[in-house]
Amino acid sequence: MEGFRCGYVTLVGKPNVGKSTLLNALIGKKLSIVTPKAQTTRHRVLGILSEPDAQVIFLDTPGVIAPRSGLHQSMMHSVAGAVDEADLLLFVADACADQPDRRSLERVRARSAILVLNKVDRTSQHAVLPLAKAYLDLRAFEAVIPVSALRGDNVDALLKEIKSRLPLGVPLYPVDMLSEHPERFFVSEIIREKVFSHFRQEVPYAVAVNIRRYEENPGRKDLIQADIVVERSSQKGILIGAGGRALKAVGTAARKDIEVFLDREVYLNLFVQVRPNWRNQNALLQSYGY
Ligand SMILES: Nc1nc2c(ncn2[C@@H]2O[C@H](COP(=O)(O)OP(=O)(O)OP(=O)(O)O)[C@@H](O)[C@H]2O)c(=O)[nH]1
Ligand SMILES: [Mg+2]
Repeated sequence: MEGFRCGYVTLVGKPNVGKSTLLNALIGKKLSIVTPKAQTTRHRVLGILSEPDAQVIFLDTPGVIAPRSGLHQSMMHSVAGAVDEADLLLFVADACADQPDRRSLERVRARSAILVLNKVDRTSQHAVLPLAKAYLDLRAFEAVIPVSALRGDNVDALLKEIKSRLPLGVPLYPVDMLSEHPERFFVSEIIREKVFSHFRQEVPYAVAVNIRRYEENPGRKDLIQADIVVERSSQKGILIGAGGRALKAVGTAARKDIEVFLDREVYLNLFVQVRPNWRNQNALLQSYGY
């Protein structure tokens, strides 16, 4: 255990810059959902990487936005909590952006941070220099590392930088533990990911997923029943689709990913519920885990 390092590392930045993709690349397993749409992540998602020389506890967070609903407030609250917990921040930004993301920087002021310029596959390492310089004019970073989370480019180099900056200490979690969230959390997130990828515009943002029943059946398939909650009956119509086809497609895609994640077969039943304005109702937000 001599020289062993352990600490919390929080990924923070604007929506859609690739924080969740990077968390998954660092951990080597898809723990946090990823979609092409902004504001995909709504919780702080914990992922644990245990290696012979270090244990890194990563916290993925929702993209930093100006809150316009109770849901947004809860999302920004989880960003603040995860920033407070961190020994080190990964400030993730889009390498192709033309200027620094000042709003997110505001959130992470006096903390030790590595600047990660993601999506370098879309540009060149050379082309990111002006952006890196603009960031360094605003504040100090421990290091600046261009990566492609999607392709895995430079993720090892980033991990090396991270480990070298963690405090010395013993592992805080058992080494075979990947996360601390219950399985039902990942199941509901996978369903939400499929809603995000199957529907356009406002429907994904009006959706919460609530696991109604989760029955483990040794020797048989598990039974999972989930409510997809929307705000209006028009959204319910869109989700169900003609002849129930849209909901069926979501269910099939979700079930396949859930089975891969859990490494066992499940029955998945989805229901659609209308809860007007749930995004601004504290009791409902809480019951959906926000
Ligand atoms: N080209 C490219 N695309 C990437 C890379 N990393 C992530 N993406 C894509 O960017 C989009 C957003 O990725 P996410 O990982 O969901 O981004 P996020 O920062 O977690 O977004 P929020 O949860 O909304 O804050 C997805 O379509 C990803 O496939 C990368 O290195 N290169
Ligand atoms: Mg995310």
